[in-house]
Amino acid sequence: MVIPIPSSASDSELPCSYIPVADGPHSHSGAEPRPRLKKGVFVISCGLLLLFLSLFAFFNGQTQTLPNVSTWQPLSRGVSSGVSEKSTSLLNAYPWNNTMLSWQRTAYHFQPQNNWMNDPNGPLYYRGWYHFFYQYNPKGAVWGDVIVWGHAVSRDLIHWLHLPLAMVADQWYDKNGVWTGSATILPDGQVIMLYTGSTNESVQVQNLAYPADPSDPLLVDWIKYPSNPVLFPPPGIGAKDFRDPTTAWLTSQGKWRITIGSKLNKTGIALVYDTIDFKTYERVEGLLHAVPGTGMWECVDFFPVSNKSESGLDTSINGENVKHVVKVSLDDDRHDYYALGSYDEKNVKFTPDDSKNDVGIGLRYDYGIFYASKTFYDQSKGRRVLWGWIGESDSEYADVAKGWASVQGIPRTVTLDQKTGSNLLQWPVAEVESLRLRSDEFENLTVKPGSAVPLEIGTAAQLDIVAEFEIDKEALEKTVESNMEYKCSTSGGAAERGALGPFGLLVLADDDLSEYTPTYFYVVKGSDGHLKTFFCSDQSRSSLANDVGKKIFGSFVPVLKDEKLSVRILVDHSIVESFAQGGRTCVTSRVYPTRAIYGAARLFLFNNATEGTVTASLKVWQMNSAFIRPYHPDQRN
Ligand code: DQQ
Repeated sequence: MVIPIPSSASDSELPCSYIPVADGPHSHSGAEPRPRLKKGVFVISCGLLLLFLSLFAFFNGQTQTLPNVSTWQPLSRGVSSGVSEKSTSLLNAYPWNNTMLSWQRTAYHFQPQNNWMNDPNGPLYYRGWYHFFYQYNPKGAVWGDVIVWGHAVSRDLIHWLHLPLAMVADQWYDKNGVWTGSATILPDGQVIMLYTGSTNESVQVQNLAYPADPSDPLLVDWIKYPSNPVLFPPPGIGAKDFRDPTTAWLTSQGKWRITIGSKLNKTGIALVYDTIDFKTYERVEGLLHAVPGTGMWECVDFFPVSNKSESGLDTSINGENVKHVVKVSLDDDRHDYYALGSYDEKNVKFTPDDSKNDVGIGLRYDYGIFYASKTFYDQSKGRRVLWGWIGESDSEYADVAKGWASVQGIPRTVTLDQKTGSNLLQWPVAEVESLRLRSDEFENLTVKPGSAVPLEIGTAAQLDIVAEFEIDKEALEKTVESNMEYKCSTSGGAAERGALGPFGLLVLADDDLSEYTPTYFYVVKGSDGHLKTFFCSDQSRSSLANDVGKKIFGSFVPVLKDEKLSVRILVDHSIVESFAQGGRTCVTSRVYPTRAIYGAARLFLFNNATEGTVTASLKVWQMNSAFIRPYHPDQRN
């Protein structure tokens, strides 16, 4: 069944296995007997590998005592404290074992050593170091207890040193949590941190903090301004609806301006404040932006992008050749939305270029799991970098069992798409390429309708994949026009066959395809004869376990004349980050296979279209693990 593909394959029509991609989600329950793999030798070697790894984990003291699955109950977390839901309520707990759970930990994405993490906070570059702060529960793998600021530093955004907690909940004004905030670097190099505190009475206030020793490039110690809070919820705004101050930008009058997310009934709003010294603030009349029906705006981000160049812009830049981006994290659906538009400084107003694509109703940074994101301007490389929190979609039971929850996406550079002018491009920072090890290259593989082709690349749990696809011209011409409405999330996933899709890659698949995660294109010929392309990721058959998320994610992706379909996929154990057409549409999935793990994780090309043959060329790198470990003083340089 498995036909090896020589890595030098070129221009040839390859023999391929005909493995129809099965219908709908798994019906298996955790207790069902597993069908046997036919490849005896492969099974034995995987078994030995798993045994070895479990023994290794055991003797390293990493084995956890799993909570009692029959008495475990999911709890709602976050909402009662005035933030969005932080837990996933999935029942039918699967009998996870330590070998499976250990595999889920990522190798090159940022994670604390243990426990719960959520939003990225105050990212900045300072004296040769990237600083990353994050929402962290030092006491457990769930959102709750008291959230504080974790802190790590890196020379390259990839290898990290964990530092002591930057700020803990030790004041009345942040007793219930040191919540999300942003950094501003003043022209003289001073670092200002503004963050939301949830007070002893759960009122959301804004607080000021600054480095205790600005000469310390690691910024280990932080001082909270003695006269905090600097801002209380203004009249008419709910005590639990006032949070997440942005990085400040300079007005033409030399004042610093920030925006803070809130809501008025069901209208999401961005309040505006001006300050000279970050200690006293003046509320600016009106709102930077408001969109009815979008609910509470969390983690607002506001920044300029150039419509002339691919360089990033400092947050204070305005004027010609500049567009502005407003990003909000919608508390109601937990997705990050953005809009491109113009910023009228005098009237303190953001106007979207396209009101149909306004914030919260149009474009998203990512159509999978990606929330509470924040950008910063990296002055060392002249780029804007985006961080996003990638939560779990397994059960809280499993999170507690593995002792950690959440990862951060690989930081992405953000630019305006100069070709379309109507969307951003997001791309993994170039530094991630330093982790690339050996690669396999496949050129012009022909993938016939209804086939899956295994790619002989060895283990497929840590990969960087770059692929291009072309549908054969005859099929494109022959396909009849239709007025079918396609939507990744509701159109049946990779199992639903159309004339020109789905086709793409099956990542984290096992040999006999009992588990796999398709990342794919689906092309539809509209009634006007134009092709419309969708980019999706289908988790419905990603795991035999039933207590994990099985959604199908994705959206439309613009494909311009003469462009091939292209995708980049970063696979890192339980996270799959995918970028289509240079980052026009991005989808991040969390997947929790039970079999397609360790040496059994494989990669396939697939084409489940009924008419179009697809030609695929790709390069696949094995990825090294990043060094992410506690800081020791001798590692300063
Ligand atoms: N997370 C923080 C809040 C923010 C929310 C609390 C978004 O400041 O609104 O952990 O996930």
